[in-house]
Amino acid sequence: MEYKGIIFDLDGVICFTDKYHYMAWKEMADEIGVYFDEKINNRLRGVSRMASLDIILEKSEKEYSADEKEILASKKNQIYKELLLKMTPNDLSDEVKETLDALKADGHKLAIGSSSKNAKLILKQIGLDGYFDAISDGTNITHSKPHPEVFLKAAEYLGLKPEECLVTEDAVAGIDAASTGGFSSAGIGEAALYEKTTYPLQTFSDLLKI
Ligand code: B16
Ligand code: MG
Repeated sequence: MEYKGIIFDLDGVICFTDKYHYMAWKEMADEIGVYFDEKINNRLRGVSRMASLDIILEKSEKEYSADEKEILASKKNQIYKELLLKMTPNDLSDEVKETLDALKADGHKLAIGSSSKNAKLILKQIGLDGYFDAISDGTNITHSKPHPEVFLKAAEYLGLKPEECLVTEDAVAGIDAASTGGFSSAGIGEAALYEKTTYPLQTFSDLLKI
């Protein structure tokens, strides 16, 4: 592949923490009596924690103050983190690890571009602590996807220009972010069906065919 750098989204691409986000939001929503299902959960992919909460609260009759929202979001995050602590290197598939290793061996620089503030904890849990050349995540950005900031920072940390990098994403918001930032993109899952995706992938290892 021609790209010097490859920037990976984390949740839904490298590992499947989306099920834990769902479980934690569901517990919080049930507690306050707000309807929440898998379909609404799909709208939360790649979206920051507070923006996700606002989407969930669209179904609430009560208006929540900023302080109350902080409490709800931190409650969800506490539940989510307890689930993350149960993750192990077994939660990283052989396909993903072997593909990353092959891309690395081929001389590509690899980075993470995730909206999550828990990205470093997740990488540690699945045994990828120190593996990536750069990490751009929810802790170093002020605008979440579809804003391109998280990927622009990742490219900057790699010392590369956006056009030299390929973004790998599972979320429509992430593909929009890549496209606005001037990046080519590879899409898996629902992002493979999106018209703005440069390379639709059927499976992660298809990256080796680009
Ligand atoms: P946190 P990604 C995103 O991860 C998730 O897809 C999204 O559902 C979540 O709200 C967001 O991270 C923030 O996560 O609460 O851990 O900071 O797909 O950008 O890797
Ligand atoms: Mg994702």
